[in-house]
Amino acid sequence: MSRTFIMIKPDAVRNRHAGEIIARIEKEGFKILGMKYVKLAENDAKEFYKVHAARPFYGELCRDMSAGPIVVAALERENAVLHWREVIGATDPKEAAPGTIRAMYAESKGANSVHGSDSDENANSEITFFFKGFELV
Ligand code: IDP
Ligand code: MG
Repeated sequence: MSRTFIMIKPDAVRNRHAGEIIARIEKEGFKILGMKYVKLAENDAKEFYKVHAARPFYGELCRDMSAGPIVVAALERENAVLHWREVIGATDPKEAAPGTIRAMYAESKGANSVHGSDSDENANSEITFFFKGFELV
């Protein structure tokens, strides 16, 4: 078993897709270790995405990610990181495979509905960013 960290981004919450995305999490066999509904300040988003600080879309990304409420969750499953990346699809919804969450719900490459960790190491640090030990059941 391994863990991943996911976010339902402001565009998906605003467009009322959070329920369907949580249903998909269950359908894909993930155990929900922790889940909460929060709104980031722009500085929180800057801290979370600091690995992207040099990229041209960093400012827009941090503004978008703090523009409205999000759902954050720590999930467990066999091969959790890779499996969730398959479920969400490519970063750009135009390149995302049919049936993936981004193909179904994303508005654009920036407002792409969901986040998923890209490695076990980053999953653990992203989970730690949002959850205290006692918030993981
Ligand atoms: P990922 O979310 O598929 O792992 P990353 O390359 O890690 O993609 O980028 C993080 C987030 O930054 C993306 O999910 C998306 O919201 C945003 N982003 C990435 N590339 C672009 C871009 O070219 N234009 C606008 N936003 C982008
Ligand atoms: Mg990424």
